[in-house]
Amino acid sequence: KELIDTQDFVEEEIKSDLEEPAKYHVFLLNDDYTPMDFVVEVLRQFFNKNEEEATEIMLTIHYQGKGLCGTFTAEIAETKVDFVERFAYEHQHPLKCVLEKA
Ligand code: NFA
Repeated sequence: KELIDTQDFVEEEIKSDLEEPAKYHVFLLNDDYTPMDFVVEVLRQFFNKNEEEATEIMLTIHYQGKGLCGTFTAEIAETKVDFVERFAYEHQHPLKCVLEKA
């Protein structure tokens, strides 16, 4: 095993503790079946968007294929994806949610 100098180790630990945690963009993807109203509801419930913002993002997804819903740390981004996909699945809609490193 590689021996690590104590000074180097401590410096690495301090550096990693000072770094901002990585952020992830959460996107919703377009499909032909999920109702527009349902997507607006998802954006309001899970991404805290108001009616106007939610409608604008929904239309961006509809016309451009995907739309940015928010940017979060890894754990929160993963939880959003899981909750949204479960909610869509429970309502029998194929709506998909993905994350991308920011
Ligand atoms: N394209 C869907 C429709 O015409 C609406 C939609 C928008 C679906 C955004 C998924 C995401 N009903």
